Amino acid sequence: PRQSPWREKYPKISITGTPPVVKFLFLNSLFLPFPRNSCQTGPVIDMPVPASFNDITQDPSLENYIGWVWYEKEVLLPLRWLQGDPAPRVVLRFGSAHYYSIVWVNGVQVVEHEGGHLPFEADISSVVQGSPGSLCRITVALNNTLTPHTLPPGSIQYMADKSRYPKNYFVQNTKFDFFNYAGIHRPVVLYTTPAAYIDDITVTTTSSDSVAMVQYQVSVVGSTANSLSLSLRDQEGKVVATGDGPVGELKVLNPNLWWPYLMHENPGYLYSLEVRMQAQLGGALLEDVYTLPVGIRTVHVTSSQFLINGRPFYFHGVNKHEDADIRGKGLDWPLIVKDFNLLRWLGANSFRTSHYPYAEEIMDLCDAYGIAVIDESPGVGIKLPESFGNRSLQHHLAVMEELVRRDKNRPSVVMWSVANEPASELPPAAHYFKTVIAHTKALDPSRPVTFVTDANYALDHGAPYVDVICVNSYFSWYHDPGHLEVIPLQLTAQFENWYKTYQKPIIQSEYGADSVPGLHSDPPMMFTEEYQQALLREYHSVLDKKRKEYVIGELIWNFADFMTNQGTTRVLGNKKGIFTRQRQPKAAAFVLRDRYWKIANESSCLPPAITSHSLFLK
Ligand code: BDP
Repeated sequence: PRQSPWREKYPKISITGTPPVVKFLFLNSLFLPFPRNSCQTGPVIDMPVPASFNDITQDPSLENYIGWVWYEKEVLLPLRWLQGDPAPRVVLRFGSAHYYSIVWVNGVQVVEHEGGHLPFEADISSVVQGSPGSLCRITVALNNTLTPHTLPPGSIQYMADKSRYPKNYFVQNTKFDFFNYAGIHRPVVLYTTPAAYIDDITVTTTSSDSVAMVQYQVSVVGSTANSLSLSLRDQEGKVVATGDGPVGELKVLNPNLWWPYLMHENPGYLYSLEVRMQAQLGGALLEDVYTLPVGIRTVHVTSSQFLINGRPFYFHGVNKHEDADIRGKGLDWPLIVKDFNLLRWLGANSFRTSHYPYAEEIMDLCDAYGIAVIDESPGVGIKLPESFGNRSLQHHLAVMEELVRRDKNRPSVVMWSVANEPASELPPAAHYFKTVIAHTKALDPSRPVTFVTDANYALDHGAPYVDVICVNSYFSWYHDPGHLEVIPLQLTAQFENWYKTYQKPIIQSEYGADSVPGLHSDPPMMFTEEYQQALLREYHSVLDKKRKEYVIGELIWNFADFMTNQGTTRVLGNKKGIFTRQRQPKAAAFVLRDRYWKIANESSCLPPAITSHSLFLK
């Protein structure tokens, strides 16, 4: 159905719907021009949303474009969104846009936001209520420039040598290994709330065998005279606990706990918490209802274990990227569902959101399927000394606030990762990580916090502050390339050095090798499928010894091949995927699949001899 001023798609109108394009105004300028009529701005092309803009056209300058781009779209809002006393609140929400966004509605600036990978929104009621029945113009200016103070950081390098570069030539340098895709990457929606509304809910859970407690806190905006009632329903729709007021505790007898995939025959159990608010506003009675999925589970870290619901949990999982042909980092439902099917085929129980927060749609499926997540911030490639200064630190703290606010109620999120492979051997890293980690713990005392290191154990200034040591290593790949025989010695030493220094559990948070599908050699040589398999097997033999002690997980680098900047070590991107970018398995996928199912079958929580992923499809 098409929308009109008299018809709405309840509760949300997706701007992503038909037609799936916005006008994209290309401006080759680092200065922000004043918004103006599209015919004055130069070439205009159709651009799908959500998608990265880089791979959509045949134009190489757009693929590598750095600077401002403009999006624009006109929509009609249903009349009843704009009338009433008080009229509803109309909100424009972006799932994410990379990197710096300024948004106007009908030429009025409504929000500015720094950072990709996280949502932002604006209350546009006062702008749209004045013109019922007329088109509402949404304009977005987006700049993908990365500086030493953005997350991830980067730097613009001007090439001054006129004999080698054209005038004003510059490049965007980054210290991370994935393509810096840009655009409106996640859905844009318009939605309404009553004028007084439920603004936030925080839920934490504790449990013993037969009783669970669900602690809640609800904040309401727009009214001080309001009442709140809560009811918690199980999956059959039965109310199992009720409560009222903005703060309280619900008691659940004989709870169905939220368990990770392969740790229980019914993983990902979600209750549903209905929060109902009533408020008096100017003589009117307003009601707002919000329903939050709630998983009851606990997470604890000891000196050698990671416990979920009191039972040892071993992360057998992957690192991923949001990355695909054509759409770049744009949200793509078929790809998302395919990836979850592959994860379950593989017997993977977890992933890390390397190296930035993933779409909420992905996180919803993790909650529902029981995939445990190490939720990583976009703090990747923090290498420059100036990126450890106060300006960068303040931005990192703000990003952690946005991330925790977005994902704090997700049972799948079992740990926060504040960064990947920073220059943590630099002395300022001590204050930096102490502060970011303490802030994250203050925001969410219920989860452990880590960052992922590739620094030497004796030099790392951030490791004293983490709950779990996450270490990346590429023995016989970047170090001693071609020498698989060094892995047992070097990997064993890696684990023993870290454990001796910190007595904290360790996750092998990355390891892997590139392989070009279809390249073969025996004996194995680098870049063949056999070498990737052999490297994995060498790692696994050490992991099998150490997981009996204090190693609590292994995450392959990477789930699938992904695009990177061009360079002499990258052949159309990074090829360390066990699946190709098109999600076909390489030989290594079968090695990992055998291993993960074997590990899963060792767990006493499982029915015996599970061999097929289809048993777990819900
Ligand atoms: C690791 C990085 C990851 C890279 C990987 C690689 O954390 O982002 O893609 O190396 O080089 O150090 O494949």
